[in-house]
Amino acid sequence: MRSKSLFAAALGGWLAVSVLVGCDGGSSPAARQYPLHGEVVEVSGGQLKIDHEAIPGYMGAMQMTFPVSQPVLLQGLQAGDHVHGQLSVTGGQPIVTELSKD
Ligand SMILES: [Cu+2]
Repeated sequence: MRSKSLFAAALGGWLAVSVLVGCDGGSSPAARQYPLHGEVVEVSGGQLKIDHEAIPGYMGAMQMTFPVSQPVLLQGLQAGDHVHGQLSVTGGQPIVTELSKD
């Protein structure tokens, strides 16, 4: 009966791995959260162009444009403002969900 329990253990391990992989590549992946720091380059069209610092685990420092979850986040911001906030990435699509001046 030793081989039978070994098989059960192997099957259990395989199931556990399948579930983990499934979580990572499903059709509705969980949003990943990253801290965002940088300097506003431009605010236009409801989007934020920012010269951001490196985002560990996501991307290096660069200048780029992000959409924001609510237009109110951009209120009162102008080029040159130093800001920090939160970036939520779902299925490779980033969106700024929190933003305030430093
Ligand atoms: Cu970037």
